[in-house]
Amino acid sequence: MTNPISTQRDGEVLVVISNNPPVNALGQAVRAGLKEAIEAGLADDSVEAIVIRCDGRTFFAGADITEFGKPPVGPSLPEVLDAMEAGDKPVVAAIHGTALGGGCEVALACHYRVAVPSAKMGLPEVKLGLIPGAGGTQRLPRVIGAEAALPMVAIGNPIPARKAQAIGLVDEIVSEESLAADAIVFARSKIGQPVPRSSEGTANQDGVKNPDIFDQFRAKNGRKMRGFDAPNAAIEAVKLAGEMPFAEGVKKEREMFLKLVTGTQSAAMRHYFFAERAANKIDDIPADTPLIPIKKVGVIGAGTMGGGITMNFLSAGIPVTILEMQQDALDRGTGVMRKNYENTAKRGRMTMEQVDQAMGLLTPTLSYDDLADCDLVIEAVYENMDVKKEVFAKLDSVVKQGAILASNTSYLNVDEIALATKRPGYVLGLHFFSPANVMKLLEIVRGEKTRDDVLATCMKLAKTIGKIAAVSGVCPGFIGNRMLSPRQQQANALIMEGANYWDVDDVLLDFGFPMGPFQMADLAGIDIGWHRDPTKVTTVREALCAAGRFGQKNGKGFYDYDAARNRTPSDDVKAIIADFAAKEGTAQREISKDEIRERLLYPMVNEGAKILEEKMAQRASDIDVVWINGYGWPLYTGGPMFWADTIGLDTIVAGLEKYGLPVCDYLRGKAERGEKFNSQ
Ligand code: T1G
Repeated sequence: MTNPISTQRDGEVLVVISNNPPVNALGQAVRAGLKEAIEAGLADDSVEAIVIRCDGRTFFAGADITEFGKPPVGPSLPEVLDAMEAGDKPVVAAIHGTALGGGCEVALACHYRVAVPSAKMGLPEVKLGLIPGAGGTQRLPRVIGAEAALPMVAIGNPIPARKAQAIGLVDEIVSEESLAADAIVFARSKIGQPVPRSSEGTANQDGVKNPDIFDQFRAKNGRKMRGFDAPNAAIEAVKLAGEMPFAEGVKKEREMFLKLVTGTQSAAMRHYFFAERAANKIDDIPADTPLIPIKKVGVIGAGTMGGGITMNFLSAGIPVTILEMQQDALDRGTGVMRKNYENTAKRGRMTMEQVDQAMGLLTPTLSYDDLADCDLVIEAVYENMDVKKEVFAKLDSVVKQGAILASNTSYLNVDEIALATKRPGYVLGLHFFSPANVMKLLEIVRGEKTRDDVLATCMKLAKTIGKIAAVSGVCPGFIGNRMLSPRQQQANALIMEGANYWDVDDVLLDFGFPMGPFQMADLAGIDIGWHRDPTKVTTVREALCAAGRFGQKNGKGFYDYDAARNRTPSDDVKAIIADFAAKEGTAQREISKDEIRERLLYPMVNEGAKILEEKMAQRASDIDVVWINGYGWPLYTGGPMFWADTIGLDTIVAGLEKYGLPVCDYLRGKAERGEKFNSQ
């Protein structure tokens, strides 16, 4: 492999350049090349200053994540960085793109940092279940203070260059067009001056003077950190930066890093990092398939889903014509969209100009004719096959040839819908999740006749509107809802057999889900779809409705709610369920939380295996992407299929058999062969 590191001279300034596409990851060859070039520069008397920069789209974007989990190969990044910082010749980091993780640590070990305005810097290791392992938790607080360092290290979001300059992390903002030249000028201007070393900084004393900042940060961010190991380690590491000398602090940091990098959470989160990117790829479609330009979108239905879907395109600068049947529904829908944007502006996450800009791209209409020149039309109408077919037949007759017609259906057969048109090749499903302008997941449902360019266009469009998409085949519930179904069935069976319904919720909460099924039922409303006849009781929900228990909306559902909507389990509900079970002839018994967890989650894995067996998903990791982004499966377990791999498919099979639950051939075969869903 050619050395990704090269050098150039500009008089007394040595320029060290990395060219390691796609993101200048700090793989072994880069580290070795950096070490060699820097040592040579430090030893060469004719070199009086050094600039480090990268070719391509970005400054180093971190360690090479593919190296984790394998035996480490030297030189280690810390040894490269410590040698560089210890030198007396000014070393300047020339930053563009995203200096992340190890890249930010390289910049921190340099004596100076210059950046273009569009550059970003960050320590996102925590998003991989790690903490920085090359001095970042010890240098950063010494440069910008512990309080400013905490969110960068424990939440992991990058900051823009100008903010970095404002807090002292960047010394100078230079022109986008002349970073290389400006960095050399900057380096030359520092020759002969004592070099500032981040490791000798004292900004970290803010955490010593005000030690409350650490617990305050924990309290403020508790919810988003719940269940994750790395954020607490990150907070601890930043705290240590104020309590011990740098040399000791980096030793502790390294210990904490090594513990995390060998743990299951980081393996799961690194799996997810690549899974999310793999989901973009459609295995049997050439990557260079020509795409259909999408300049104008049509949405049918201005309700919750139609409005949410519309906002995704407006926010991405794509004009939308939205159709409703009645003017008041149209006005209501457009009003809700404006309100949503205005609320976002109130939270400071967009300006009112941007609100007007987005809404300015919206054309409400009552006439199908106004959809004629759309490149893509998405219907979000009532979930009924006859209604959908009628809509698609109408669209087929009105919308220009070559336009894509998509259904937002959450489980109906997209092939059947396509048959209502003369262009089945241009029909597919785009299943958004409510609220559609917030939820990241998009299931792209590939019909039997869906053309390659149509599918590739929608996959690219997903990224344009900020969605994380996975391709599903046509089957009831596609990927996500299809796997939710066995979990719901088991949840209902468990409470009929005597499990406490609050135990069912708590098992899923403790596992890391945001909410359990009975809490969800109370939130959504138990009386949705109820026939209003209290004498007709054929399900637990109808029994609760008959007892006037409709959910949070009237203060009592499965749980009793106080004014702050805190939930308390109800003995009345426990009795209602027991009575209903007795009437149904279902014997009740005590059921452990272990049994509850296994009966809720193992059948989901079996359903995922069936989805793979039927080729309804391209790969197991796509199923993980769907469940993490659409249903709150805890990221630190990697998703249902990765999680199953970590506990062992043989354990899953044994558990299913223990409860007399089905085991599909695909799962059984893999378990018997000692295989995993996600080939590690
Ligand atoms: N290692 C290996 N491959 C990487 C990579 C990395 N760090 N970052 C990106 N890739 C691959 C990615 O899989 C994809 O591959 C291609 O590059 C383009 O990425 C020592 C221990 C930089 C913001 O967490 O956030 O440093 O699919 O599609 O949307 O203490 O990539 O083309 O085959 O995401 O323009 C810390 C992770 C590591 C940054 C660019 N660093 N990367 O986004 O492109 S741990 C990170 C990103 C560490 C130190 C610790 C993004 C990006 P393929 P992409 P993008």
